[in-house]
Amino acid sequence: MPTENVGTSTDDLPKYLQEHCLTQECHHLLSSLPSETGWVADHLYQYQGFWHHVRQLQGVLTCRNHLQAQDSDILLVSTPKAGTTWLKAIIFALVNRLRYVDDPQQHPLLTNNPHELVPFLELQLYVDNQVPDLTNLATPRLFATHLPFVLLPTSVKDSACKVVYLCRNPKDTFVSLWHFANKLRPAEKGKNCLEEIFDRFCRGVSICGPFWDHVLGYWKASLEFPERVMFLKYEDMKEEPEVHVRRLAEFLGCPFSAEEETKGLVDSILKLCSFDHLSNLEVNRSGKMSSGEEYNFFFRRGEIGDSENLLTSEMIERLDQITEQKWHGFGLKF
Ligand code: PAP
Repeated sequence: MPTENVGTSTDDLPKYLQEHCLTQECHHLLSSLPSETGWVADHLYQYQGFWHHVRQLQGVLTCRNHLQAQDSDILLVSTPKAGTTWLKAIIFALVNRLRYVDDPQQHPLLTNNPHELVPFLELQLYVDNQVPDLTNLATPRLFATHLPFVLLPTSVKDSACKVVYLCRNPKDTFVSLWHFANKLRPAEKGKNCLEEIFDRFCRGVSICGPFWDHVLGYWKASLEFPERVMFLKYEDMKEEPEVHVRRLAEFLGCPFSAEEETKGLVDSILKLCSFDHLSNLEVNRSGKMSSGEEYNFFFRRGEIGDSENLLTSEMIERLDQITEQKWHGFGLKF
């Protein structure tokens, strides 16, 4: 049976959720920022309009100071719980498809969780205020982040690297995040109160929230720089996965050849990365991230519309109203 909570105390939380071992710069900054109670850790701080956990914010600062993006890099950006794990797997499988075509049993996705193959910048690589050695990474380098557009490192904006953005409808995003936060919460804290957490999400107080501002930032960027920023929705990926994987391959400069199409490569990639396949692999059933989260926390139901099983009709109406208000006039709908 999956454990309900990762740790017995806040010291056991993943690093990005911890609140100690901060740099002077981060301490100083925190003292000037608005704060609210966190969903898992004690605090969230609002920086440049978006909410962050303490060590996560330190990772953001370090990453912004040190990441030297390269033109060939691929950056997967998402709102938390948009299906990041799935898209990490798909992008990894897409860009590395020639390496494993002759020996599919050696495919790294069979023995590694997608989060280890496509690491998060601020939550993994830069979370310790260290500058990671990225020299041995294969080209193209694949990174992921939940950073809002305004906080992307300047070197990302200045380079020609490709940004793939993934989001998901706010109702299912909220529900997925709610379940995930409950699993991460230290046992002594118990589950979050649904009504309280829902209210915080609606007010924008969630990791990397406000959710609507995060999505809108990349929506606008994708309209302004379509060759640099691709905007994807989880729902579209679920409904027409082949269409969107082909679009993605074209956007990333590695379209499927006629021969690959004939061999059914699009379908093979989708099968390899499907919820059923990945969630049943031994590594994802029993492994853990180096930071402590069990890999199985990232595979729950993987469906559209699960929010109806948790949210009341009033909650759904409130989220729909906020979505309408925030995105009215921008041509963005779910
Ligand atoms: P992250 O942003 O914290 O990395 P992320 O991978 O976006 O997490 O969230 C997990 C969600 O993606 C889960 O949604 P659920 O809670 O509504 O079930 C998870 O089930 C879903 N997911 C993970 N892998 C896949 C997949 N291969 N196909 C479809 N959905 C998936």
